[in-house]
Amino acid sequence: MALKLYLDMVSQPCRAVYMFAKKNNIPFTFKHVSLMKGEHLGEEFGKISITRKVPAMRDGDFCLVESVAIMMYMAQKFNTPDSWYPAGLQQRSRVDEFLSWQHLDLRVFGTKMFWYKNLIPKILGQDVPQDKMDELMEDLNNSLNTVENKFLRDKLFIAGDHITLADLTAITEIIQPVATGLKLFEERPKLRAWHDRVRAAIGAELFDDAHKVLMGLEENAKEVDASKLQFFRPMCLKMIS
Ligand SMILES: N[C@@H](CCC(=O)N[C@@H](CS)C(=O)NCC(=O)O)C(=O)O
Repeated sequence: MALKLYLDMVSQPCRAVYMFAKKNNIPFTFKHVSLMKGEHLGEEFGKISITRKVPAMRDGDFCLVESVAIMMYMAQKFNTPDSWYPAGLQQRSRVDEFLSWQHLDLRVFGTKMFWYKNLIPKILGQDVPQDKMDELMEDLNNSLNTVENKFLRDKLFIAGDHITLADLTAITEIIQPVATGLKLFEERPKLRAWHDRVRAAIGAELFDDAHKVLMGLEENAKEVDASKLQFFRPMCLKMIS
């Protein structure tokens, strides 16, 4: 039985998992879980995802959450090329280093920016106060500086000469705030060049396919009924408190 991946392509860790599976020809069934429709809160999905978050994976009776764990599972189960998640201790640790760092840094600020600019105004019916926005922009910029100057430095990819799981996670997290209209790549030529290398390594067609839902969000968002998103209200209030 083919592996099942539970995904919503608006979500950055879902896009990383999706691109990894597709690029490596891993057979899977795509199960769409719409966050905007609150499908992740339903009883059925609760049986698959202990955290009720996407991405989630089901392989027979075995269910798994967390994008990094899912990609590592697929890398080992399907014996993907070593370069994605190298067996060598120090090379692998370079990948682990970035994947461990990003959760509470790049991901937090990029995700928050997406909510601040795209979703909170719709759900709460008010813009995020400017001082909160400025503070977040500074955090996001510091995070991007760390990616450029500490992780990437003068290498082609985060962990060296080859694309790895670290680049997949990084690119999807950075594109999330870009989708709100921020010109992050235009302002950062080194990051832009890395983005282009990652896109080429994945293949432009697959890369663009993975991002088309997110990039079309503004268009789709016009049809989103904010009254149906009110289950996100407590989370929005917490984010700006
Ligand atoms: N660390 C997790 C993050 C998962 C996560 O936060 N997913 C979000 C979408 S990007 C989600 O499902 N949110 C629903 C919610 O929090 O209610 C991973 O890498 O998989």
